[in-house]
Amino acid sequence: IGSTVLGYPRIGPDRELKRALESYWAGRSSADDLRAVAGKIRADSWRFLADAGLDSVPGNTFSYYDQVLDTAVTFGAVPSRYTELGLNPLDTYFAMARGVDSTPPLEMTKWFDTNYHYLVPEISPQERFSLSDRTPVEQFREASEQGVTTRPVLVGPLTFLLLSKPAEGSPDSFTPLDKLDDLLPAYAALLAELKRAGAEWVQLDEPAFAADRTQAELDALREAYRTLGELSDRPALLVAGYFGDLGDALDVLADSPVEALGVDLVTSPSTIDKLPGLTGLRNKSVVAGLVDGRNIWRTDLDKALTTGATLLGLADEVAIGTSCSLLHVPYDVEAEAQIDPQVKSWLAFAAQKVREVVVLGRALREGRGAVADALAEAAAAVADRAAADRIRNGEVQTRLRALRPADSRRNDYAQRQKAQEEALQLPPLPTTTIGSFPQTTDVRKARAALRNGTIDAATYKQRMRDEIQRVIERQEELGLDVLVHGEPERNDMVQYFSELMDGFVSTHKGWVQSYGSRCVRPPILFGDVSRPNPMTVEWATYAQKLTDKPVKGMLTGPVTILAWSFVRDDQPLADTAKQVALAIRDEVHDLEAAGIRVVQVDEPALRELLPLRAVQQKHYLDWAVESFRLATSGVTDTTQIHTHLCYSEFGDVINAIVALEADVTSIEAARSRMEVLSDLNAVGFAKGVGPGVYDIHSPRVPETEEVTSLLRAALEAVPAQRLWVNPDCGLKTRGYAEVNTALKNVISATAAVRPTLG
Ligand code: THG
Ligand code: ZN
Repeated sequence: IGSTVLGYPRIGPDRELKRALESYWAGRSSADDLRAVAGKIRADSWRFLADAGLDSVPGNTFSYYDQVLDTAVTFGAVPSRYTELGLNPLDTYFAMARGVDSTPPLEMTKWFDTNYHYLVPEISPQERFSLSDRTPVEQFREASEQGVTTRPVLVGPLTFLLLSKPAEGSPDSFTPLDKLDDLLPAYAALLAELKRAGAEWVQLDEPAFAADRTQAELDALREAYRTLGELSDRPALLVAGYFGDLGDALDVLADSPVEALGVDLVTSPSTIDKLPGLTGLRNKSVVAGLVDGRNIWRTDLDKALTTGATLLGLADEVAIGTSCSLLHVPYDVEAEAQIDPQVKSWLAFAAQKVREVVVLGRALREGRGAVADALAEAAAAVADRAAADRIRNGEVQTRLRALRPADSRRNDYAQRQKAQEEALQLPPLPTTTIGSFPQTTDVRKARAALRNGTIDAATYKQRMRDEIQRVIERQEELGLDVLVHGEPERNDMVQYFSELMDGFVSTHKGWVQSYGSRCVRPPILFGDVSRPNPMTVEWATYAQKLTDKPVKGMLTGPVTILAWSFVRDDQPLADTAKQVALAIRDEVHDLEAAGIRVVQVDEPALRELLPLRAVQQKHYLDWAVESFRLATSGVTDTTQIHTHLCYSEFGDVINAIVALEADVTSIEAARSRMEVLSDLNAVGFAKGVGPGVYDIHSPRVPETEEVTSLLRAALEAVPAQRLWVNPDCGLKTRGYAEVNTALKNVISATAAVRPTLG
């Protein structure tokens, strides 16, 4: 294998795929137009990867939407509600991804602990798998015609089934993994066709084994790779496990009859110590994942090479690779004309990481001398970063050292609650929204105009103020109790805050796919973080001047800021989180001093950074909770702290939600009909709670009676004194047509329920 990367971005260096998809979905272009764009993205990637000197180029890394969805379609796991639509294959695929009219899409959820989202396949006990779509073979041929022999990448059968969910109506005892024996022949058929088409290697990704797995699941892994390994009609197999320590799965795979193993030595350096004990590796190749596929820092090539060299002799071949697919980093740092040149010299995006892998591969094979210049240049960049003054801020470090436990503790809740009741004088079942209001075309236009220089900062500010005024007036008319300014000045909240804090740089073209055609541009946290000036106080106080009702200050919590940024890797994440927490704490303090009585600090990504292995989770949750409390504990009793968490999978972090000690917590609940409330009760949660009564992820407008019934259900679980009324999430992605009616119905429902409280 030599040198390789486990996968590559596919949205296009200029987000060509995003535009082509959205244009096709809007009916503005044809399927052929879309296919042409996709073909060019693939061709350009193959050409680049081959020319860069990789010994093995990954194939089948392109997807129109998501690789897990692709796998489901490849093996015919398409629920009948989509086939019954009678659409062509491409539109059936998009129906699964996005839904059509009355048919909802597959569920979407996070890909392990990344900010990428995949579609959850639905598997029924009667599922009939077969090789139903030959895209992997066609793309292998397409690359071959362009002179590049690729190594097709597939989601492995275990990971595929472990990420799937039972189709509705399956018996309780059924899990998709029960269907492994039925699925393997379909994989075997695909392997045979790939072999016939000329594939020498195929990569099967099994990241599911970086998480805790049962003995039955490990046994299934052993059986599956014995079965696939013993096939005579197949290419050589590389099984890649990434995002963490493979644990016992490493032993299972080392003893299996596959030809190569990919290990993530970035997330799990301790894997190195286990490799010498695995005699099964002696006749295999090991792809040492030494270049970080999840972050954007240049690799310390010297250190990586030293690690790589310790592996020589343990396996038949030691190849160099990335820790995981490069899907999670932007294309090319050279496209960034405006990043500070010193910081830029410390960075490696996908294209640069490919070159790092090539250099490491050559150094390992031919000796350091063969690539002396590249190694020296990398060493200089790494040394420059480590020594740079600008990554250190003495004041921040002094403040951090001086922190005491009392800094993250508030007075008793009972005392706070009483003080807040007197200060805020809210009615029972107070109504509020999560923060953002619909981003109108005018608001977007104003932001674009400011960027292009067609309007100046003062004009922009006035337009935002006008919008804030409209949003406040609308909330007054509707009769909401705690108002928000609507956040017209923000695009992505993490991007917005990072631009106002020291220690971050932003990119211009550093897009990373989040799901389907949607991308994010994670900021780069390179040094000690501080907040030179207030970030939100002007907007919030402007809004507060327009109304007698309390206006909530709206902030993003430290964990979410870290989760959605590329974070420095030269100190523990917990320390970086505390620095961000102190910056937020300053903002909370300034909001309070400016007369803002309610401050919401959102942590929608609290669940996302949860380590995949249970043994590491407590440590994470401890520092995550501590940093939230550090951010929010610098206020007096009368200031009410809210938090908001998205996504319905609270199970694993539910105790942490209690430990955040927010006075009011708003959460997603409309879809699950308030089930989350009994879960919260079960762990002793006893503070204010706002279970969402309006599902904003759907364009549907709830009727008043529907909201009334949700409120009644909530009142079964929560005493009226603790219950708040709000939508599930921010309204940014919705239109005013829906939002006006929906909020009106929410208010009517609240008014109907209030007199019954007694
Ligand atoms: N911000 C960041 N990460 C996130 C979210 C976020 N991860 C989880 C979740 N929210 C992902 N959801 C989305 C929703 C919409 C978009 C991206 C991720 C989106 N992006 C625009 C696009 O691709 O057109 C680009 C937005 C921009 O111009 O900045 O619509 O909220 N960091
Ligand atoms: Zn939300």
